[in-house]
Amino acid sequence: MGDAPDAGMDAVQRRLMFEDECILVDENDRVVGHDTKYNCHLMEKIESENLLHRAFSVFLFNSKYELLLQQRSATKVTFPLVWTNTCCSHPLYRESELIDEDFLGVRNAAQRKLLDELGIPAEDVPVDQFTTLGRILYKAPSDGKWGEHELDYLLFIVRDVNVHPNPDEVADVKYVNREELKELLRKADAGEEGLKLSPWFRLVVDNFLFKWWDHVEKGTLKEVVDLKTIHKL
Ligand code: DMA
Ligand code: MN
Repeated sequence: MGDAPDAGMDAVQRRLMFEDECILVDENDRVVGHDTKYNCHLMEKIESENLLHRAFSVFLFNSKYELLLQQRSATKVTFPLVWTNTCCSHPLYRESELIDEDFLGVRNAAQRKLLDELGIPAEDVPVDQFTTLGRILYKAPSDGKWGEHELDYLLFIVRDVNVHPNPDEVADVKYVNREELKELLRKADAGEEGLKLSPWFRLVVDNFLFKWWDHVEKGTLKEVVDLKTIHKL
């Protein structure tokens, strides 16, 4: 039993690994194909076939400009129990999530997953309220077998929302202000309380987040939108 491949994988997560068809892109974010979520996150495939897939990361702030964080559930195949930004996932290879115009496909996917993971109703997060700030490209192993190689859209939204986390996806949630996030970073760096942060959240924190947070507060986010550059981090 223990020797069968993926024997320990949670049934819900296994279903998503084969049902979700991710969008394969080149380093310029041009669609080059599609493959299962399973294949896209196998380090061996990522390396041997240079698989890169499209993803998104939502940063949701309430009207006090606090950022909603989530702790991933223990059953996630990649990066279980790490703390990360509000919601992350993948636009799927389907018409509604492939729409290029104003990145609507990615925003549709974000709205879908905010409901799936956090129980946030679609009307609380209208797709026209997301600001697409930019794109990053990164690779990060999770354990020996699994990992990420993504072209990740960074989406910001400021809304007061109803949150009902889905325990299959999310172990815990909390809003943080800048000082509280800095304390979390300090604890993660010091290895205190077993606290871990996701690699993509850390990249956004280290490169952009605090500067962009000022613009969230001032209502000037549009000034820092950069839809041309793909930051290779
Ligand atoms: C994948 O997130 C996306 C990023 C930016 C890491 P995920 O592993 O939470 O995807 P899903 O929710 O679809 O399992
Ligand atoms: Mn991914």
